Amino acid sequence: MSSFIEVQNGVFHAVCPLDCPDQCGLLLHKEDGKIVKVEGDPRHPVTKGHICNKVRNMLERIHDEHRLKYPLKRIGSKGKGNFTPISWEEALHTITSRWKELIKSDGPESILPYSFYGNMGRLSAEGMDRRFWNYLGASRLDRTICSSAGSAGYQYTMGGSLGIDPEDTFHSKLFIFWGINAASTNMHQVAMAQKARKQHGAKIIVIDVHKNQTGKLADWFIPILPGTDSALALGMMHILFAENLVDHDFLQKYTVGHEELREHVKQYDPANVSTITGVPVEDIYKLARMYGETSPSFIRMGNGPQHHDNGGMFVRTVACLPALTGHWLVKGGGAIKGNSAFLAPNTKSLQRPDLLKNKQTRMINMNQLGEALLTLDPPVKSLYVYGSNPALVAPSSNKVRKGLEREDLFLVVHDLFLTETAKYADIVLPATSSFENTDLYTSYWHHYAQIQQPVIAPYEESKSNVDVFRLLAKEMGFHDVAAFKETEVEMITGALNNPRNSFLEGIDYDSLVERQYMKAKVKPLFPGTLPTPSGKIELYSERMKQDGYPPLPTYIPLVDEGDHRYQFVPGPNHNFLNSTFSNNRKHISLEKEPRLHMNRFDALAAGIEEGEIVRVWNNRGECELKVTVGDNVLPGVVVSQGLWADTVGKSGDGVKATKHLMNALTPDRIADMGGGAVFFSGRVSVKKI
Ligand SMILES: Nc1nc2c(c(=O)[nH]1)N[C@H]1C(S)=C(S)[C@@H](COP(=O)(O)OP(=O)(O)OC[C@H]3O[C@@H](n4cnc5c(=O)[nH]c(N)nc54)[C@H](O)[C@@H]3O)O[C@H]1N2
Ligand SMILES: Nc1nc2c(c(=O)[nH]1)N[C@H]1C(S)=C(S)[C@@H](COP(=O)(O)OP(=O)(O)OC[C@H]3O[C@@H](n4cnc5c(=O)[nH]c(N)nc54)[C@H](O)[C@@H]3O)O[C@H]1N2
Ligand code: SF4
Ligand SMILES: [Mo]
Repeated sequence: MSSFIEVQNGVFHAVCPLDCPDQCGLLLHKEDGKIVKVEGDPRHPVTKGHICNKVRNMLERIHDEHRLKYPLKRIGSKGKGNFTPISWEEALHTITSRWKELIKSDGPESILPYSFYGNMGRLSAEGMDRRFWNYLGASRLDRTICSSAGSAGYQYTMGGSLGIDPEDTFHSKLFIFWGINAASTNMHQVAMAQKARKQHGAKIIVIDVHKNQTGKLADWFIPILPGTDSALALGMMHILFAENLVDHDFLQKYTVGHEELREHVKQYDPANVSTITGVPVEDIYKLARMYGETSPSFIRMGNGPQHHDNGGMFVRTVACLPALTGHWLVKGGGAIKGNSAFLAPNTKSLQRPDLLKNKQTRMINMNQLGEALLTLDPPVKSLYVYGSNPALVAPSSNKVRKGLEREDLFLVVHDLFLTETAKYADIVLPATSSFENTDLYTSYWHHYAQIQQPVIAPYEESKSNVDVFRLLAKEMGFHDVAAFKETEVEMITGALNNPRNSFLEGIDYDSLVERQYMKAKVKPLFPGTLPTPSGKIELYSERMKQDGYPPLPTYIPLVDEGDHRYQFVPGPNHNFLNSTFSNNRKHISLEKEPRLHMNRFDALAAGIEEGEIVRVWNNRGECELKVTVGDNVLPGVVVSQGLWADTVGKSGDGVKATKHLMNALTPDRIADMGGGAVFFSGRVSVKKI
C-alpha cells in the first residue's frame, strides 16, 4: 500500500471527503511533514481546481488544537464534557466487555450503531463498520436523514439514481435549480450554468422558498410556499398538455401512463395551483412555456423540497417533467436528482450483508433517534456514534438529547472533535482525518472515482473507522472471520469489482492510483431501457399503487401543525457542512452569526425590527435568534441557515450568545417515502423578546 506519510515536503493529490456532490480533487501542500495549504486540483475534469471556501480553510480543522488526541473516559455527568484520557487498550476493553455483557443479558439488538457521511470515503462510511454490525447482529440503522424520500420517489419514476452527465449540462439552454441552494451546495453545477449563460445565452431559473445566494444569481427567481412544489409541477404539466408542448413520440416510446397523466392533470388548473403555491398565474404560464419551448432544458432537484412531509412525491412529480418534453434525448436535457447508481460499488463485497445471521434484526429510523432512545421496548442499551453529530443534526433535538442523557445508556462516540454528541459519551475515541487514511471516493453527482492515500501520519493517537472496527472485532473475539482482516486495498478491490454495474468496468485500485481520476463508462439514458418494471419512465406507476400511493403524481399538502403562524425552514449554510466547521473559528467568522429571515410585512405586523432578538418556539422547543427583515422570504415563512455549534457565542468567537439549536424546533415525523426526514415541514411562533 502506498502512502506519502514519510515524504516531508511536496504536493499530493487528495479528495474532498465531505458530503458534497462536487467531490473535488484537491492538492495538499506539505512542508516538514505538515499540511500547509489546501487547494483545488486543476486536473480534475469537472471541478478543475476550483474549491469552496470551507475546504480552502480546511487546515483550521486538520491542525485544530481542539482535535481529540487520545481516547477519553467520562468523569462528570452526561452532557457536561468532563473527561479524562485513557489508553486505547482500556477503551477497547471497556467497550467490548460492556457489549459482551449486554449481548448476554439483552441480546445484540440492544446495541445500535448511528452513523452518517461525515467522511464520504466508502470504507470509512460503509465498509468495515457494516461488516462489524452485521456480524454482531446489532439493531440496524435506517440511514434516512438526507435524501431518502426523494430517492424513493425517483426510483418509482426512473428506476434508480440515474440522471444526465453533469458535464453535458453545459449544452442546456435553460437551467432550473429547483429547491437547491447550489451556489453553496453544488458550486460546480452553478459554474456550468453560468458558463452556458455567458457562452450561449442560457437562462437560469431558481425556484425556492428563500432568495439566498443561488436565487440572487438567477435570471428569474420564483418564490414558492414551502411544500407546494408538486402542485407547481402539476400545473406546468396541465399547461404543457393543454398547449401541446409535449413530445408525443417520446411519450409513446419511452413512458407508460401518458394518457392517464394527461387526464389527471386537468384538475391542476393554474388558478388553483397559484392559490396553493403562491406563484402568480401568469408566472405559471410563463414558466411552463419557457420549459416547453426551450430545448434542451435541465432541472437540478435539491434537497430542500425533499425535507418535507411530501418530499418523495415532490421528486416523483418533478421527475416526470422532462419526459413530457422529451428533452432527455437532447445533449444537456433532462434532470439530475442524484447520480449515485453510475459508480455504485459492490456492496455485497464491501459490507458483507451475508454476515448478518438473523435477517429479521430490527431496523430503527435514524430520524427518530430520540423516540427510539426514550420509548423502544426492548430498549437500546448502547449507542455507538461515528461520522455524525446527532445531538445537533437530528430532528427534535430536545428528545434526542434527553435520550442521550439516559444514565443506563452506554454511549461511545468516535469523532475528530468533542462534538455536542460526544459530550454525552461514556467513552470518546479520536478519529483520523481523511487525509490520514486510504479510501475510495465516488461522487453522487459527477462520474469520477478517486482514491485517497495517506498524506500525513495519524494525528496523535487517532485511528480511522476501518482500524477501530478491526480492533473492536478482534477484542470481541471474532478471530476466524476473514472479513475483519482485509486490508484497505483488498476492500477497495472488492468494492470496485461489481458485476452488476457495467459502468464501473475498467476502474480498479491500481489504475485509480496511477491516473487519479477515472470516469464511469456512462452513456445517455435515452434511447435505452430503464431499470423500472416496464423499462420506461413510469408516469403511471403500478408499483406505487401496490405500495399504497397514488399511482400518478399528486399534490399532497403538508401535515397540519396547527396554530403556529410561520412555516420554519432551517437549512444548511454556506460556510459549514451540516455541523462540520460549526466549531471552527475561521468558518464561524465567515458566517458571522445565526439569523432568522423574516418578511418585512410579517415583521411590521409583529412589531419586529431588523437586528432584534426574537423567541421562536413550538411544542418541541425554542430558540432565540436575531432577525433579518426583508423580501427574501414570502410572508408566513421564516428561514434560518446553518447548524450552529452549542459553543458559538460562548467561546470568544465574537458572536453574541443566542439559543440557536435549530433542530430543537424540527419535527421527527417521517416523510411520505423512504423513511425520509421532514426538517422543513414544521411551524413556529415568533415573538419579540
Ligand atoms: N455549503 C454547504 N454545502 C453542503 C451542505 C452544507 O451544509 N453546506 N450540506 C451537504 C448535504 S449533506 C446536502 S444533503 C446538500 C443539501 O443541499 P441542497 O440540495 O441545496 O439542500 P438544502 O440546502 O437543504 O435546501 C435547498 C434549498 O431548498 C429550499 N427549500 C426548502 N423548502 C423548500 C420547498 O418546499 N420548496 C422549494 N422550492 N425550496 C425549498 C431552501 O430554502 C434551500 O435554498 O448540500 C451538501 N453541501
Ligand atoms: N435543521 C436541519 N438539520 C439537518 C439538515 C438540514 O438541512 N436542516 N440536513 C440534514 C442532512 S441532509 C444531513 S446529510 C445530516 C448530516 O449530519 P451529519 O452526518 O451528522 O454531518 P455533520 O454534522 O457534518 O457531522 C459529521 C461528523 O463526522 C465527523 N467525522 C468526519 N470524518 C470522520 C471519520 O472519518 N470518522 C469519524 N468517526 N468521524 C468523522 C465530523 O467531525 C463530524 O462531527 O444533517 C441533517 N440535519
Ligand atoms: S465541500 Fe464540495 S465544493 Fe467544497 S471542496 Fe469539498 S467537494 Fe468541493
Ligand atoms: Mo445531506
